[in-house]
Amino acid sequence: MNKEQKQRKRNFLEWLFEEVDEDEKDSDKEGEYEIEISLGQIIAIIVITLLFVFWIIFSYTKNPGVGWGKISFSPQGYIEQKIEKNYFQDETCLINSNFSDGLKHWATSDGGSVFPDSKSKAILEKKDFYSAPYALKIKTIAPANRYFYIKKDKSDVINNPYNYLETDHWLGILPGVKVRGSFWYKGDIVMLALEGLTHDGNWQQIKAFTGPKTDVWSKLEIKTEIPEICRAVALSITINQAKDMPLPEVLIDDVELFIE
Ligand SMILES: [Ca+2]
Repeated sequence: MNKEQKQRKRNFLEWLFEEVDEDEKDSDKEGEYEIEISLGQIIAIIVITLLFVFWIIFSYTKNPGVGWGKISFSPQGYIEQKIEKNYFQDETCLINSNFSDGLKHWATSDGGSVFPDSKSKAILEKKDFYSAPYALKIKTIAPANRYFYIKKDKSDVINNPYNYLETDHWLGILPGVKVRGSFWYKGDIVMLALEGLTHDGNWQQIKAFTGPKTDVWSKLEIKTEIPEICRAVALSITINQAKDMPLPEVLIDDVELFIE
């Protein structure tokens, strides 16, 4: 290698190292970049996160057991969590079964999502009762009309009384036990029914009995054994209009549901 060649090689190496230095400087510059987030962006992220959390909570509380709830709850899991094992262990009788505390613990499915066209009036009758001071008077407006005992300490409307997701009226019960349901009534034809909720969330009618029209206080009663498949029961009172008859009206009092 002559002197000229050596100089050319030196020049090339100097150029090469200069290029490498420039690249390193550039990469160093890139490493110094910082992600800048403005206050507005931080607030927007917080708001979006809160909205997302509220949406999850709202969608779950509005319709628990489906959607997001379905991820963690099967019908059976939901029922096990929401309905007590045996309502009749703690409660020996239905609360406010004689209507002395008004309409608390009583609900109707009239106007709910399953029976939107049903309409009736529930009135406390002070002059004609089986036990003082009140009876429940049901005046039908658009029959059929259905009333249910609920655990909640208020009167309410049940959207879908056959759905396991609505648990206020489903009373946990042990299979195989013998139960007796009854009430006193006066007026038009009325039906007393014991509805059953199965372990997998389906509905079935365990037993029903219809009482005839009566002008004196009469007792309507059903006795039955709870099928093995049933996990909970609900007591329902139904009033329907007989063909070519005026709108029915019934007085109800002293509703009972007992384990025998
Ligand atoms: Ca009463």
